[in-house]
Amino acid sequence: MLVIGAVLVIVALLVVAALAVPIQPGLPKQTPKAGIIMPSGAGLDQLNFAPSKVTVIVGVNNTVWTNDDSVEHTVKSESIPAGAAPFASGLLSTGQTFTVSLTVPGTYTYECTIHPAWMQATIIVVGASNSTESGGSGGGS
Ligand SMILES: [Cu+2]
Repeated sequence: MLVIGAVLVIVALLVVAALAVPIQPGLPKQTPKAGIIMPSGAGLDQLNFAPSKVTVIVGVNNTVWTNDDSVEHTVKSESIPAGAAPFASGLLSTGQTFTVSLTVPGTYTYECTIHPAWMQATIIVVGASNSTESGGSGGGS
């Protein structure tokens, strides 16, 4: 009996561990990370934060900026929901990235502090209840 009990505990732990894996890479419906690029040649009258408006899911998504431009840029929050933490990247050189986990739903605006007149963009963070359509596959194979 003790052996069976131990086996059951081990199986239960394995199931819990499998369910605890937070993100399945390559999941088609919801992107686990929102990738935002500062494209090469970012400038006035051009796309600068691309995309300039993204929607991410609270508790699931991180937001990652990558500077693909040849000059430095920054990411700094401007207007954020009540209770959310402000963020600021500092200088990002070519190829550098900056990652933020947004844990409070709402609308965030941010800018590049070097080019605030024209490098501005928006992130909308929605609650997890808006993203349940993909459902759980139950894992395993
Ligand atoms: Cu900039």
